[in-house]
Amino acid sequence: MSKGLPYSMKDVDYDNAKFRPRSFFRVISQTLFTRSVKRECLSCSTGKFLILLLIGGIAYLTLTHTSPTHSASGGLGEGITDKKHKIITDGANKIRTFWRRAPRLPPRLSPDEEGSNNSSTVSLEKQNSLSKWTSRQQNVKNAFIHAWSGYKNYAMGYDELMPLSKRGIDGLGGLGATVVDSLDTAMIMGIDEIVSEAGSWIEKNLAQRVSEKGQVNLFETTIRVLGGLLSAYHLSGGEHGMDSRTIKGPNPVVYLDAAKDLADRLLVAFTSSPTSVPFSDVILRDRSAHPAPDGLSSTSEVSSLQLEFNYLSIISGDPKYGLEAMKVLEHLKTLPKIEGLVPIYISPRSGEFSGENIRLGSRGDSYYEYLLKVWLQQGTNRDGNLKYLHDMYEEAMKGVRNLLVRKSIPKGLVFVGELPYGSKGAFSPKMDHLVCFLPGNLALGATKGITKRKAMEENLLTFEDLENLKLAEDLAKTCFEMYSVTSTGLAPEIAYFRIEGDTEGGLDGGNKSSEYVNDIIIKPADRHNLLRPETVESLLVLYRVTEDPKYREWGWQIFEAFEKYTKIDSGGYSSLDDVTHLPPQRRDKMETFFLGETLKYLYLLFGDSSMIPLDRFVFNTEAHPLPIISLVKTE
Ligand code: DMJ
Repeated sequence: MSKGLPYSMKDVDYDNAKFRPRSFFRVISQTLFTRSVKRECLSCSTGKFLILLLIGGIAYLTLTHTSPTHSASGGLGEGITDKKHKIITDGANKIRTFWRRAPRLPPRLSPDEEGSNNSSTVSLEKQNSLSKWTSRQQNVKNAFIHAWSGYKNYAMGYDELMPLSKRGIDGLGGLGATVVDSLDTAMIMGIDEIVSEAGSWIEKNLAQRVSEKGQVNLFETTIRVLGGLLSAYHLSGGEHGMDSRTIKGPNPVVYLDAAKDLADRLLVAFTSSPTSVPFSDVILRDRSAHPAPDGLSSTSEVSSLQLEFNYLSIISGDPKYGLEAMKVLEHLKTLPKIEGLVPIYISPRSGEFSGENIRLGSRGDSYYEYLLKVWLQQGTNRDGNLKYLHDMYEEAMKGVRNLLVRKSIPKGLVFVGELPYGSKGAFSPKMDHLVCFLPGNLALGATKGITKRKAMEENLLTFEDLENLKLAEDLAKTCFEMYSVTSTGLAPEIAYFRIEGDTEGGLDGGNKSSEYVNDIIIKPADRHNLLRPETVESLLVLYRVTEDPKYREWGWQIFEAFEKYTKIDSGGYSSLDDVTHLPPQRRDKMETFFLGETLKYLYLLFGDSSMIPLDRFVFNTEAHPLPIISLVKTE
């Protein structure tokens, strides 16, 4: 028997209205009173409608004459002792079951989750499971060592490794991005040797690189290099002074100094713009900045800098970093939106959004991520003057549910599509793999990093949180199926979902045994895989929040596919050209985020949840954990 729920029956409609099995009475009443269902009913003839109305009336009368037997904890009709009464209510229940499916209750703890864990069998099972996950976690650590060794042997100091050509390439401006992106992962995994190698490279080379290099992208440099340095500073004990180093490598102040020097140069992107919207590119050695060739910045790029600059202000004691970066969000607050959703381009010259293209994939994604995370970063000050960020986040998630979420046919995968021509244009059932950050973000936003169990016990979840959590679970499944549906078990960069009226063909070379092979369409140009992290990132958050082991199992399947198809014997891992083709053609590039994000999230997914707890850290969009600000001084 489940514990009493902290929710009353009035909360039963938590689910996304689009997909909820709706009661007959509700359909009728919505038909009469809501705009959206009016559209559905346009296709009904008046005769059919009147018949339905009549039947609905009978069903409704039957229902309202049934005793209120349902309780939050039991099934329908439970708890009736009077026999005669039981016959009547059983009959009524049958009619009711016929006419409407039972409303879905808010998530409640299953007997398993409640833990009947005192038998020795259970503890043996727990031990076996623990050792299974410990060994899987070790496999991820070995993968990280393999990735690093390829990079170290052939590309040390370059931004990225080309694992097939066995050389390095500077695709991100030449700041040794893989070194900095990898460092905190090595710290978290406790690989002292790599921490020392990466740490000494930074100590010896980074300052010079920063002062001599030319053009870098503000966003990429902030999230990968600045974020990596800041996280390394925190994880190596930086806030506790020079003598309390907990980790190998140079004195943490080395990371802080490098971060300040870099951020001082990046700041010019903000200060030289005529509006609060920064230019996209910076020339490091000149301390100058300029807009992209088309004059526009990506919305996600200008709005995903604040976690890093805020934290730098805290640890450096200089408010200028946070102040500049936060001006962007304050400005974005004032711009017109569509149900909280925003176009993917913005002009630093005018400060206005450009175009109407709305999506949560490339150029849009981390705008929504940072609305939540910059607010979470405030810790105990969340009710202070940054509360507007949470309001913007909630409004945007409502907008996502209303305008972008649909179900595929025939099997009903819930996905997030796009509005390339704004809310008045056609819906596109296209979903970038990048959107797969969203399930994790929604779950994080719902419980603020604690478990669902705890949040429910403490009565912390709002109606909105429950809707977001449900959507998070549905989307995580879809993201996982984007992997399972291909013959390599790895997701394509972009998937399309079949919807009503679609005539496109299915997936050539797909995994025919996948239940979803007809729901997911993968176009030839979208079949590459860049070793991206978003799905495993969401699996980590969902596992931590729901404690459901299926998320770990899904993560393990994905990891095994990476091992099988992307590992290069001589060192490193490679992106793929086509995940639907066996054997897949390799792309000769190991992105920095494979070490910075993908392997870090997998490692944390298979490990103990107390490591980098989600209610004490926020991960920047490149998976660099930064402490919640109100905890910084007291830790
Ligand atoms: C990373 O650089 C970041 O996660 C960014 O927000 C989106 N793209 C890549 C990983 O896919």
